[in-house]
Amino acid sequence: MRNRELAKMFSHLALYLAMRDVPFKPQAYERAAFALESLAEDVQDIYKRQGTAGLEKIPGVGKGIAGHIEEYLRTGKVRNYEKEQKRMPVDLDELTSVEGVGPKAVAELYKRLKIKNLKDLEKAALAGKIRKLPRFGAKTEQNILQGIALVRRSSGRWLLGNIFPYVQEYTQLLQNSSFAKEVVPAGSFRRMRETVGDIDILATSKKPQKLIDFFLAEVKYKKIWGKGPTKVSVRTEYGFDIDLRVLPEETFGAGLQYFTGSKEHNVKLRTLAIKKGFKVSEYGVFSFRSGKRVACRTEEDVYGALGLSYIEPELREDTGEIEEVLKGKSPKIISYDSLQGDLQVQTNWTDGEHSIEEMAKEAKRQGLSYIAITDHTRDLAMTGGSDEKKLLKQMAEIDRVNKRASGITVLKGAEVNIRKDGTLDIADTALAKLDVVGASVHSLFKLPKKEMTARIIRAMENPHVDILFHPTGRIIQKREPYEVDMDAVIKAAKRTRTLLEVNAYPERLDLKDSDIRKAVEAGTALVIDSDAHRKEHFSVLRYGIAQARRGWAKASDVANTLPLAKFLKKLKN
Ligand code: DGT
Ligand code: CA
Ligand code: CA
Ligand code: ZN
Repeated sequence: MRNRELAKMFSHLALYLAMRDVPFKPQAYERAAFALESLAEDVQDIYKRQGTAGLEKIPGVGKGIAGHIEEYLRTGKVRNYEKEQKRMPVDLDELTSVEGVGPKAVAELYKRLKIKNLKDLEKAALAGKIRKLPRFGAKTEQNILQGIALVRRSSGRWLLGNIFPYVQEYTQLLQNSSFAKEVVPAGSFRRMRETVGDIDILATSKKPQKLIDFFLAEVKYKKIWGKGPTKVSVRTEYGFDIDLRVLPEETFGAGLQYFTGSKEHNVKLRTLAIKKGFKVSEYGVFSFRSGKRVACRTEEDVYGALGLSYIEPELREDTGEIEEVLKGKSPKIISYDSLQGDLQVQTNWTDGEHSIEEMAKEAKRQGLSYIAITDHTRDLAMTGGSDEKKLLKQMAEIDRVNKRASGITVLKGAEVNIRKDGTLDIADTALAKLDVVGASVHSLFKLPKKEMTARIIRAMENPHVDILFHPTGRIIQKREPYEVDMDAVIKAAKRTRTLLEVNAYPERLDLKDSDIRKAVEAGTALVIDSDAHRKEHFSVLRYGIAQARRGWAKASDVANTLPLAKFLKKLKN
């Protein structure tokens, strides 16, 4: 599909234009990039069928951008984009992956120091050249070096939420071939780890070689790492690797169990198997006594042979799950369809894309029965954050939407900012009028641990604050979590009856799995929210649920699995 190539180009064009302060256009290009990325149909097909008129019907695509798409489909390039690249031949993705380096900084760094990529950037920073630039300074230079280190440490791993659509696509592709029977993604993806190193796909087939040839013919790849009669390993056009393995049907359960991992879980399982007189490998489960293979068609067979009940993939990290099922207590974790509400939703009243009504309709379509509108407040001025007056106006609009809507309830909320001293940027009298208040830290991320912890706990002590949003502030691969005593926060949340958020946004996943586990063990209640900024974002809820599952959360640990009336009783007032 050309959709993704075009999306990438438009997001680069947005950056190039933002460098020169061109008004409105960057947002238009960004919108087009997003539209193309989430478009199910190939633009090429749309163009063939309906020409430019068809392209212009894609939401977010106007005349100008449709022209670019047409040019690209006809000639393989877009002259405007080539011109920009020629003027500033930099690796935009690499440079902007560093926290704090935006389009403006990229332009400055190129003009003054000819910095084109991460390597140049690091060299210049280490040589102390960046601190000498106007508007940069020693502190920025230090932050850039820290940012580079983080990018390096996480390089080669992909965010679960970013890789998910691709895995679905490849799985579907294989499934649709006449050579495949079962197709299942395994590895860290199946365990729903927050980042994934490579994609492992397993299949059964009567004709393994044919399936592998089919895969190689259909998938655009840059490199083949290795190829055999039942296995192939490639680097795809997008830069990530896929291992495809074709396994025999009779032992598929053993193969799936093995290649789902984790390695640590498998080691523990094999040790246990030996004690019980079995050898477990990717090829099957064998009895030492008879030398014979026992049933291992499914994973249930494999675990069953060892006297264990099935263990969900998200739990397979050797963090006590095997011991737990040995005691006969397999953890009953939250299921993917159990959320009834979403408590963090932004709209076009601030930095979201869609209206309150559009978000409500989409939430309903996704099976939710309530959402809270939580637009930003005053201190986040760049988002057009609400003050008390704007909040009142928005509440009136929510009343109107609720009157028209059926099957979904819109709650009045806000995402208020926690100031340095733990007070909030909206007066209590205004907060008292809202149904749900979420509070978050959006500034001064580098406070010392003690101060940060006290700041957050003070905010949770506010009788109007119902939820602590994205409790550690991390952006995966981009910003470290702030220093905070998580045990103390979890304890305070329980004492003050503040819900802790599991923010499902792919870059956040905050709380993360291990912190969720701590909260669950402490009996502190959670909510899983999308942090949606546009309609399409409700789908990210599954990543939050996945992390909650990895943190052993049961449905009863998560307040928004409750129907609305019961959920409201969980709140402070
Ligand atoms: P990743 O790709 O780094 O996100 O993590 P995984 O868990 O997908 O690891 P990967 O792709 O290297 O291997 C897939 C699975 O295969 C892994 O979860 C467990 C199994 N596996 C691979 N190598 C070994 C090994 O040396 N020993 C054992 N016991 N299992 C292995
Ligand atoms: Ca893998
Ligand atoms: Ca692999
Ligand atoms: Zn926030």
